[in-house]
Amino acid sequence: TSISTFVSQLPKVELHVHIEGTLSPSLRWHLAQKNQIPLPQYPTYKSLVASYATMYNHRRELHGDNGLPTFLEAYYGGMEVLRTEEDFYDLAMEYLAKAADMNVRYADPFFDPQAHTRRGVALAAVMNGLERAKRDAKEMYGVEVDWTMCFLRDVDPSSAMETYEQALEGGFGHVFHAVGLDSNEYDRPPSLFQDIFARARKDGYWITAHCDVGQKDTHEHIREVATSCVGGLEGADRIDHGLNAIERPELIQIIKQRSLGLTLCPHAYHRRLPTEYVFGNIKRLWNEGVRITIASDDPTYMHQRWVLENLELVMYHCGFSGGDMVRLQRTGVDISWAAEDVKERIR
Ligand code: ES4
Ligand code: ZN
Repeated sequence: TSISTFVSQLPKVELHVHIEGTLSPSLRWHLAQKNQIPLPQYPTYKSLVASYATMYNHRRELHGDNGLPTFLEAYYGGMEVLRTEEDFYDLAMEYLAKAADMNVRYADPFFDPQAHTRRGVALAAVMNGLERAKRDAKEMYGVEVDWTMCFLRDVDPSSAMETYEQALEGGFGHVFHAVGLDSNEYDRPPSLFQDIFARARKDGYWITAHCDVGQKDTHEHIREVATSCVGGLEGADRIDHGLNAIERPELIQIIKQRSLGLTLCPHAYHRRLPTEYVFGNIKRLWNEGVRITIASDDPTYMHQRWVLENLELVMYHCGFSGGDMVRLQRTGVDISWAAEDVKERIR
């Protein structure tokens, strides 16, 4: 069988996808009309769709200004059409239907509550929409899903704490099972957020944080997440990205000792880094026995590379066998935060 047939038939998990990064141009267009939000840059649906072919400026702080929007500008701009509980429900259900089509059995996507509340959207609209989607996706599509509340690291940590407490006080503590950290990493070490991580740990949530390859100080950020994110105690449960940990034996030692899982998003790196570097490092991590899983990050802002296409890239460029791919998915189940009975069922 071909790589794409094999990969599409493989039962899968997806552990690193931002739900706002799955907003399709068609749903965005529909919601803009429904909510009467003008898209002045895109007079026609066709021009909106065409804008997704853009190669974004990666990080202006690091690479200077090439005249293009940055990825994060496109991502935050896109989500402005999301206003009501129904919108968040529709966003989530569109992704989860697609996930089911791709044979994804379990997903724990991220959502960015502050990116919505700072635009005047009620936290309850976000939480209620996601809660309903979690319930309905299981029933309608057979996909198990739980949510990870991500905090924006380029925003004051007190805002993260306020958002988190507001969610708990609103009775939404059961809507998510983990907290994470995303947005622009530049000069924003995870240790700035140790209070909120300590609080979430005490409250029984899983913990993860982004440490993307090619950012400033990534190795130091990985070290913090692996060792001292929660007030110098035990570190996080997973690391999102962390591809370049392989360059530092001392980091690999900690990651292996603590059995931390890495959620890798090959296309997110491949669009800006050499093939040999990206897949060479993935293969080295795998051969080293580090627990990794392959995911998509922000598929609609990354040239429609969903988890399927990311797995195809890995199978091809790492030269993995069918057996390797099955083991890769089992590793994904192991490092997922699915309940034990769910893990048993999908393993
Ligand atoms: C993100 Cl690719 C990326 N980097 C940082 N923050 C993010 N949030 C969603 N996608
Ligand atoms: Zn991400």
